Amino acid sequence: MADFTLVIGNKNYSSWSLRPWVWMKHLGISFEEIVVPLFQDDTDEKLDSYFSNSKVPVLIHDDLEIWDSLAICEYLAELYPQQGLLEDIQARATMRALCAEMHSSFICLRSELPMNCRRTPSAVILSDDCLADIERIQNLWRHAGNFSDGKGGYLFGSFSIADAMFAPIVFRFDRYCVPLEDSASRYVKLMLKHPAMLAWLESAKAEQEVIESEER
Ligand SMILES: N[C@@H](CCC(=O)N[C@@H](CS)C(=O)NCC(=O)O)C(=O)O
Repeated sequence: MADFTLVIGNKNYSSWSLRPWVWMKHLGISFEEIVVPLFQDDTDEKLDSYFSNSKVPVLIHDDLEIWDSLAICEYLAELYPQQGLLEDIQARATMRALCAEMHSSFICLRSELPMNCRRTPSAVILSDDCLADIERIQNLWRHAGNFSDGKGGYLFGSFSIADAMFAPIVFRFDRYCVPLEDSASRYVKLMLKHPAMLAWLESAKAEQEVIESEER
């Protein structure tokens, strides 16, 4: 298998783009990367040729176009089952439930703490709704530990799609100095050392665009 192209937004801000990017790097898949800076005058025009309704990420593999972060991660996990999927069926189902909840929830946290990878770490005042999102995420992370294969410090032990899906939360917790319970704090530190996260951060820092609405 070859010939993958991943269309993404600004690395500093595009949380949805980070997920499949980290997953592909983790799986060791080589791919061409097209970065389309978001919220510029020409963004829609640049994304027009894709079937994604002007959104990123988009994975292109031969004639196939996939325009959803979770669907991209699942597709690649099916192509590379040796590395991509948790062996245990219960762990796998629980992992999918975590991913789906991440995909569809935490609206307060997303709007109050926009992903801004190069932000100088500092705390902000958090609303009760945002604190509830943070509590729920830690609860999910703890629950995942019950299904861990014991092979690493990631959510399910081995690195899985769940870690890719929660990668933007890791940057948010770190950059907004969110107080966390010990196990969550250890997990954030581990994720921040992952080579794919380090590489993403380095590129994010090199970007020039500033999206004012995402700066807090
Ligand atoms: N469901 C999509 C969400 C994609 C999405 O909302 N992407 C944001 C980037 S972080 C985007 O393209 N925003 C540009 C816009 O809304 O115009 C996925 O999971 O990939």
